[in-house]
Amino acid sequence: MTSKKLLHLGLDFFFQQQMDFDDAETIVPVRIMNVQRSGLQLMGEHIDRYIELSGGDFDLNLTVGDWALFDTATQRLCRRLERKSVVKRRAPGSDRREQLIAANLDTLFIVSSCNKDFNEARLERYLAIAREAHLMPLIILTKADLVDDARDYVQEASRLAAGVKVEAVNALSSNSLACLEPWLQSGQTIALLGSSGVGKSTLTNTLLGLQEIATQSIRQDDAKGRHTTTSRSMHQMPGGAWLLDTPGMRELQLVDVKSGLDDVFEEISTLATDCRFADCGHSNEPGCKIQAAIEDGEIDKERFKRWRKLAREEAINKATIAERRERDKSLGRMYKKIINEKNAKKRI
Ligand SMILES: Nc1nc2c(ncn2[C@@H]2O[C@H](COP(=O)(O)OP(=O)(O)OP(=O)(O)O)[C@@H](O)[C@H]2O)c(=O)[nH]1
Ligand SMILES: [Mg+2]
Ligand SMILES: [Zn+2]
Repeated sequence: MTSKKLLHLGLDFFFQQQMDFDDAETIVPVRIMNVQRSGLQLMGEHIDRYIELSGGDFDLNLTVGDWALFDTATQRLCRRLERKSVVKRRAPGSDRREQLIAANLDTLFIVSSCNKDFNEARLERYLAIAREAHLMPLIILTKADLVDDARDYVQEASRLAAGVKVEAVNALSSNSLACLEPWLQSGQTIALLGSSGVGKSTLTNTLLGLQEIATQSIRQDDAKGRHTTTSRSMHQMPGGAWLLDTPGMRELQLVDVKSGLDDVFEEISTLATDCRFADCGHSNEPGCKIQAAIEDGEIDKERFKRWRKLAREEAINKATIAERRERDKSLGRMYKKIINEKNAKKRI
């Protein structure tokens, strides 16, 4: 039987059924609570500890929120459980790899503020990620206390995807955050994503009723944050939910979110399938349904441009990551061959 503690940690039926009854008694499920460069914080029934990563651990490709099996006899991780959901991006810079942000989330809190940070394109990016991973998105607009009327922001954000919920809050006031309670049920895992300085850690602290996490004021001139939070970590809320605070990301390059994008931009993506040419570029091809809809004022031109930019970015990232994976694989095969040949020579 699964203990109350494990249920609260989020070990639901999806994960329970992946555990093998033949496993030794020393093998127990643990959740990854915090990811550092060289180690992980684990939590389980009677476990709350940090382990240094070594050798085979890297192959498990663990990220925060993952469930894994841990052998208490050897004090090593042995297997990662299949994920319910995963959120990822293309790593920034020239390193064309995919980077996991979090796994096994139920809800995504997309945080932006009612100031210069508010940006439709950025919110659409996060919404596509949420839809792709089948997570419930909630857009939280912080710093509502600093503007005369936050309703304009709420209205604009609500238009970005069908049925999306939006709340404007003052992250420093617990009364103002009461609207988030229905989202914070026990056993639920929620990640906060958003630029630096929008108030993700402030929100977490206020919900916790503590000043557990460091926060820092934003720069006055451009309202940008200072990247105060540097690692991803889970915090248990008074109601039992797990809230994952993340560092603000400068670049959130999309990868593997084609259907998420189609979902967020449904009014455009469904029309695109009706264009005369299957490979229509939607610029001036004859029979382009999108251009016709823009002319008729049915589709917002700016939103169309944002969709096209994100769709192109997603396609390019997907291709470059696939290429990189292939290259890494063939390099791996080559190294293996060299090592085998060396060993064979030694034996002669
Ligand atoms: N007035 C007001 N200030 C806020 C609100 N939310 C956050 N702040 C302030 O904004 C600054 C940045 O907040 P943080 O919580 O550090 O932002 P963050 O999103 O965690 O930033 P990173 O960790 O860098 O990603 C702090 O000075 C907070 O006090 C809000 O709703 N109203
Ligand atoms: Mg922070
Ligand atoms: Zn077209």
